[in-house]
Amino acid sequence: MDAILCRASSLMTRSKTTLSFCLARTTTGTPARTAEKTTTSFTTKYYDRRNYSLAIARHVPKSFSNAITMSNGNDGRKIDYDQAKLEHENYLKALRKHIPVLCLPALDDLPDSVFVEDTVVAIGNKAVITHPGHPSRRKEVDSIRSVLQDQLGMDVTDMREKSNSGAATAFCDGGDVLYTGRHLFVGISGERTNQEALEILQEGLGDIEAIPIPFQQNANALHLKSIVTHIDDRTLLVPENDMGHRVLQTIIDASNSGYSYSDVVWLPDHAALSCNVVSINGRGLLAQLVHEEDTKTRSILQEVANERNLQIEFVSQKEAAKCDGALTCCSVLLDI
Ligand code: CIR
Repeated sequence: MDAILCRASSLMTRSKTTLSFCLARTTTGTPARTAEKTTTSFTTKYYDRRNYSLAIARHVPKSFSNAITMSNGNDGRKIDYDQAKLEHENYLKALRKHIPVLCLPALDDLPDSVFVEDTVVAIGNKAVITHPGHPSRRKEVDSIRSVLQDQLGMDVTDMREKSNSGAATAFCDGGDVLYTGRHLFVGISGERTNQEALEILQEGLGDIEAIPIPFQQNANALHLKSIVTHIDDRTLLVPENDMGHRVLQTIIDASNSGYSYSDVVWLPDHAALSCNVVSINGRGLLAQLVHEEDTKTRSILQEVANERNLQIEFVSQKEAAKCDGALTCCSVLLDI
């Protein structure tokens, strides 16, 4: 872990500017990269191929109650800024148990700017700065570009500068991009991410093939990662509903059966939001429950974590859910 911290901090000291954000030391020990499955007789190993060294996050903006929303999650209730801040602090605290977090200052004029995941897609030292699908979110990317390029010295491609027509017609939200460590899936809803963006991601991220996953956006599925995320490089978390089955089948077909039904952990339809988890280095799992008393979903997730020696923590993001946010959207994990 010290080596990771050294790497992150040496990258930062390359910077001309001092990063005076909230970079905190992680509090747990050496990463357990693999865990033997103990509950059955076969010898499957769960493996998390990514080795993240730094998470980027951003403080909640004062304008958060004006964030875009299309889901039923708000039930007409306004976002409570103080509560959102509290939940975000708890989220950061949970992340910091596993990885240093660089929490950038709030952008108070940009209501959705806490959702940093949408602004960049990064693998290793390469990063593609996105051109977010919703026009109101487009100014969020500038400061991310400067942190990644100028302060962390990453190899940055800016989607806005790469569109075929020269008119920035490619658009993408990072929430549509799922990299499991083996496959890079790009959800193409045509609403937040389009095919042209996939081609720029392909060019900017290098050798790994970007695989399109067309899906129909709806009020409960803003992004691909609103439907499916990964726990390790083999296991996907999917809701037991039509959308979940459709997207899973597309993933199976598009990856030439790189995944199968036996690699899936299904969560009940009512707990679809809980399919969005943050899995960190084969060691930590951040999850959330829609209802605290949903013991069924809790025990499925707990068992998944136990089988893999993952330390699971349930963190509530109820305020973010009112504007279609979940857990992955509030951080960008970097393996630099
Ligand atoms: C939006 O509509 O863009 C925001 N209100 C929510 C973005 C959530 N982002 C994510 O899940 N990656």
